[in-house]
Amino acid sequence: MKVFVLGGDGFCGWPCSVNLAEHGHDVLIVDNLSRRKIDIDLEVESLTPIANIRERLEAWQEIGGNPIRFSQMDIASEYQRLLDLIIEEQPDAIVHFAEQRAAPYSMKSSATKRYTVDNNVNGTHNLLAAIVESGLDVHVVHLGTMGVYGYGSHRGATIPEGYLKVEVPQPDGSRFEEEILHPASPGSVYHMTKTLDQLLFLYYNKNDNVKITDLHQGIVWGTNTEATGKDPRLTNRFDYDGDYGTVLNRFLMQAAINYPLTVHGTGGQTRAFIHIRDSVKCVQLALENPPESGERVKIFNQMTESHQVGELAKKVAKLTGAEVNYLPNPRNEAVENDLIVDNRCFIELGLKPTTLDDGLLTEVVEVARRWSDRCDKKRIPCISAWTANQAKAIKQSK
Ligand code: NAD
Ligand code: USQ
Repeated sequence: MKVFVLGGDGFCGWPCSVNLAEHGHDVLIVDNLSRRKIDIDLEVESLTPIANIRERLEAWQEIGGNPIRFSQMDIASEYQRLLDLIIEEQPDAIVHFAEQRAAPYSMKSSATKRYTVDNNVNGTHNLLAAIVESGLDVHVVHLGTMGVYGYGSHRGATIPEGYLKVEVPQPDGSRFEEEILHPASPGSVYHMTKTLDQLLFLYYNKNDNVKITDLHQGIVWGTNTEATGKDPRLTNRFDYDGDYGTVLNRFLMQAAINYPLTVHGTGGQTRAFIHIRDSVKCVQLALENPPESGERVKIFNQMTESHQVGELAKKVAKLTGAEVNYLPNPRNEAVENDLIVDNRCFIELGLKPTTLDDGLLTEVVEVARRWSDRCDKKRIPCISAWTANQAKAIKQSK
């Protein structure tokens, strides 16, 4: 298959590109390198030292990997270049990772809110419009989020893979059954853009028959896959800062440097998780199992385990001897929630999940401890607040 990977220089996109090349696909990465520029603005670096994109691609070829090509392009603002590339290359599939993906960054200021909406919504829409204008039959695999469902109380109900069966009452008292998109309840401006993406997919699939798979992914943890571990220049990024670091990787890094684990509130928030190795495998499975022509948008829940944040902190503390610190929550989110998720689609396609018990210690020792001297402790606290009152509470707690 010829596959474009939009956002292929990022945390999920890089190991995914390498994995697809390793499985014989012809991969072209499209990325505007905005993630690296945001690191410069935030004055922070990946905990792991990462090579620039050219070095990454050369290293991959040097060790005998199937060549990966690269085009530096902003898919949100360079519509004509994107369209020309699609027409010229005629890809079979396009994997779309190219969005601003941090919830705290999206809540930092009105400038970052607007940037996140402009970048994510325009990027997704440009991609869909370009596919239609090209007249080609291209399968889009998009990385969405479990957060589109929201983290309120689902009253013990299982979250289905995208669609919910509802009974619609009729004027004559009868009822008919219909499947609708599960109601959206985003918890940040970033998560809101993912719910808007869902409507764009629904529309372009209905109107133009665009083949789309939307992967509602949980929080990704871990760093490398087998392939990115083959050469230091292929090393994947590891974000630990208060904006881009995700909770489990942050806890692992904090434990490695004896920094008390930063639990927000009581730690009663339950979230879905997946290891980077499984994330990469899921994208491959989704590409190899495209929807039929005329089929509605396929939605998979791309997660393997659910855990309460506080329980995760205790698990990491037990493993490493770290302390746990309960902090004022900068986010406007439920203090506690349940989360039961249907993830049968990937399990039925053959995914064999990497569990926390398999991988936690390796990650602490091989990555977090190994690179701990690169950590800038000043960048650990989460200071992006959801509301003015929360910003005040954080300032007062210092
Ligand atoms: P990332 O920020 O590391 O990577 C995103 C990449 O896209 C970056 O290399 C960036 O430069 C590029 N990009 C952004 N806007 C672009 C644009 N307009 N044009 C071209 N390139 C652009 O993020 P990630 O963690 O790899 O996440 C990738 C995708 O997966 C995101 O859409 C995110 O919402 C989704 N996701 C991530 C996680 C997670 O835990 N990391 C969990 C669920 C879903
Ligand atoms: N949290 C802490 N302490 C921390 C950091 C976070 O308690 O130091 C808590 C947060 O308050 C939140 C939970 O941990 O309740 C998850 O936060 P996170 O930053 O790990 O994850 P989130 O903001 O939800 O975003 C991440 C990715 C995003 C992806 C999403 C999947 O950055 O791209 O879409 O995970 S999901 O959460 O399933 O929506």
